[in-house]
Amino acid sequence: MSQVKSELGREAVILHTRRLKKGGVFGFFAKEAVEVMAGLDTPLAAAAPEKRPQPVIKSNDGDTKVTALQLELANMRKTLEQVVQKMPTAKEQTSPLLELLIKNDVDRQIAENLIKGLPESKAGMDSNRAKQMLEERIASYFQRVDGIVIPPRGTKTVALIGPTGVGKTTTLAKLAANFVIKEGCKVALVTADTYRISAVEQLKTYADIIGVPIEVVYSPDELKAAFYRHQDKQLILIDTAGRSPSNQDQLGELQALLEIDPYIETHLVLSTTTKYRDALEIVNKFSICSPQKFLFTKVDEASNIGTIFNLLYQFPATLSYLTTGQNVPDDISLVKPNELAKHLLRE
Ligand SMILES: Nc1nc2c(ncn2[C@@H]2O[C@H](COP(=O)(O)OP(=O)(O)OP(=O)(O)O)[C@@H](O)[C@H]2O)c(=O)[nH]1
Ligand SMILES: [Mg+2]
Repeated sequence: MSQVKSELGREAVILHTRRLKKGGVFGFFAKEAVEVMAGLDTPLAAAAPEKRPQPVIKSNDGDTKVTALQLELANMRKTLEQVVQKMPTAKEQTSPLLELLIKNDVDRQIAENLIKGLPESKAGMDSNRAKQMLEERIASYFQRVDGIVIPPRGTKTVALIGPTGVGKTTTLAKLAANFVIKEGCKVALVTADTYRISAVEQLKTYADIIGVPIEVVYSPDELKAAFYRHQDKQLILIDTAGRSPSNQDQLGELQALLEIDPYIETHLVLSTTTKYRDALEIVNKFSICSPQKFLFTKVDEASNIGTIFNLLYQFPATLSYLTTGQNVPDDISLVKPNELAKHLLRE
């Protein structure tokens, strides 16, 4: 150990030792030797791989000479890092619940936090009790389920915003139809999506079928005027053009449109099929429009609801509706927290 430390420094640790015979003839008269493999005890497993400083190797003609040993160490370190990255953690091996969460696309870090403190049986299998506790924990993150609430007086205004093609217009039509047919509300539609020629036509067709008025607005002032004209309505639903989260100008325009009235309730529409990483980016970029609620579409197309859970775990937003197909007005619902928790733990 002292030899290793004198060569590699105080952080050095012995990784492996082996006794071997050197020299001799067919093993006779050989000297016994000890092979020691040592390395530096840096927190390989704990640090995120991308944040870890890479070994800096300077050229031999500079002040710092690269000895064969240093190169060997750098290589060894790289190999070790690769091994550590591939190595399953102790929890992974012993917790089927962790595996189940990860299989259902719950972010690993979130999944590890969730299962902390759950009882585990000696055989390494999670008990039913643990699963039930986990389900309760998950349900607590789904507690904030809240759709559109029509006030007893005045007009509720709701805008759907989000990336392209996630189902904003279809969802708006579903909402309009349900509020008119089931709740008997007076509803008006407004579309600010003048970006695509067919977008206005798409919503007009729905408005005609449902029998509600529709306004097309090109500017924040026109939106104000539309609100004024429809003061008699209980609900005004605003459709907006799909925006790419990487287009700051478009998002700025959307923000300016929604800023005309602080009472507009903004729902960020996301497809359940979106990868968590992409969904995070979308939420971060659309945050300039201050959405209060998440509305998830295409639950029917997603293999699980991991992305929904990850976002609700990360952000203090409320979950509004989930949509589960293309049928207007049927494929939309508010979901109970326990049902969602069960869904997330589907085998
Ligand atoms: N499977 C499935 N398809 C859906 C759902 N909601 C919407 N769609 C489909 O998704 C496609 C896009 O829907 P739109 O409502 O036009 O989407 P959008 O967000 O308004 O699109 P842009 O206005 O272009 O940004 C259509 O084919 C819809 O039928 C859903 O819950 N499940
Ligand atoms: Mg649309």
